[in-house]
Amino acid sequence: MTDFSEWFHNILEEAEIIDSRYPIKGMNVWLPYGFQLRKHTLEILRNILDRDHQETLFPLLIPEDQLEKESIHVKGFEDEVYWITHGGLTKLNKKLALRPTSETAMYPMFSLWIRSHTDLPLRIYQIVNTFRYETKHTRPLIRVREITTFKEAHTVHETMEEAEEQVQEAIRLYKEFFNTIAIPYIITKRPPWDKFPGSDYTIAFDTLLPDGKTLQIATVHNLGQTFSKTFNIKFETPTGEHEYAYQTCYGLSDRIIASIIAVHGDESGLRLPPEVAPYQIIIVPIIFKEETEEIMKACEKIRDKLKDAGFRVKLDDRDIRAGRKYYEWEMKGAPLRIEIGPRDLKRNVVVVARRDTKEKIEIKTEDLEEETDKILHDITRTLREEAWKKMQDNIRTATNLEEAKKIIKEKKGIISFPWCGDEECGKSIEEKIKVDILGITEAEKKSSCINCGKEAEHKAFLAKTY
Ligand code: PR8
Repeated sequence: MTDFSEWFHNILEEAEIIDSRYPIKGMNVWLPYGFQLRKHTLEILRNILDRDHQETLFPLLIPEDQLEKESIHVKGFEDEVYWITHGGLTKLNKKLALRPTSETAMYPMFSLWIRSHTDLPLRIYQIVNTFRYETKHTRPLIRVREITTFKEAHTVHETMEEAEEQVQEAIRLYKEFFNTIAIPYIITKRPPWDKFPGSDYTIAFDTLLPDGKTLQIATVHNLGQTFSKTFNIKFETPTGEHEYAYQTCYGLSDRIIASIIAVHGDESGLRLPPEVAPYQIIIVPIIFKEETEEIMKACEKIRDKLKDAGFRVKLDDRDIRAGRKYYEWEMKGAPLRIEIGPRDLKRNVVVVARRDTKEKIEIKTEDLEEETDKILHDITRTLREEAWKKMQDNIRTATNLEEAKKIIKEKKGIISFPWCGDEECGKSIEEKIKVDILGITEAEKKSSCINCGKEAEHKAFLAKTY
């Protein structure tokens, strides 16, 4: 792909994922095919979260005084909030914010709900739209002003240790989710200047896009007691004392769909993992005039058989050339295509074409369900392995700034480097190379910081980011 940005924009339109012509910057329309992709992706997420979270729904609007109560939090969001000032012609006494995220909508309610340690832990989530007046260049699904798929989870605990354990649990849940949709990630602790406003610290998942820039695809925040103190979320301990609770929150957005599209796509279009594909199998009849009816009947039979076996199947019976159907479904990323023609029918076989490798395989009709299932699993595995390899091949180590600069200029991608961990030094690295420090991973002693030369504390990552 020569120009990723152009490819991405075109594919959203051609594969009918998003229509970006809506007349408000940063706000787009989900088209039916894109909506199905989103729906199946969210099903996976809900299945994972529903094990020990409860789904809820809070109002979109937040009163000004409530939003502004947590000062660090509001400072972080003040440039990005959309305000409602009027109801009809009447000026409102109290301005109302369109939620940029829902801490300040939820936590006053938590303070009413939580009385005793027996009310804890509380784990809830919602999948809603949020609004952020982004000033950086907007891009469908990647940086939007109406985030249409904002999944936010919020948890409350008795102790710091339990909140800490919840952060680890959230990381496990997100790993499971991204593994299922075959998206590779690196996990880092964000530097303090890049943490979520109001949090103690932020852990982020980043993936690498084809143009060598990283995209933050999920974040997990340990909120400590900052918000519980602001919003008075207290509980009675077993011994009768009243204590402030510990909180976490974690979220992801439309960017999960952007990453499915960008990470797996190729020159012919989308390559969707079967787990999220609107149609996992497309049946294309190969029709010659005299046998039309017979072929169509055979196709319908196979479609019903596969549907009964639980696959998402579509029989493409439009009156257009088979070649055009191949082209379209390849572009829309359908994982498998089954071609059924008169000659195959006579021999009780069908031809199956994989979207990921473009291989064609002949399968006996009687083995179809079993074989298709195997191939679909293999497609997810192949996409996952390919994507991980591509990301790992683009993580390079630099031991001095010149080397890091050179890599960023010539190859882009992610750079791993030793860092002292000092804020001033980190900001100077960002300034000198014009990149972002993604964050730190494990401790790394015995080497010297890439910038100041002092003893390194951490292995860190940097990259050009979205
Ligand atoms: C929270 N509160 O809000 P976060 N367009 C698309 N995706 C975006 C955008 C945007 N303009 N801005 C952020 N994201 C916490 C956690 C409740 C849940 C995505 O955290 O501000 C990013 O992938 O870090 C980000 O990781 C995620 O939303 C959560 O946003």
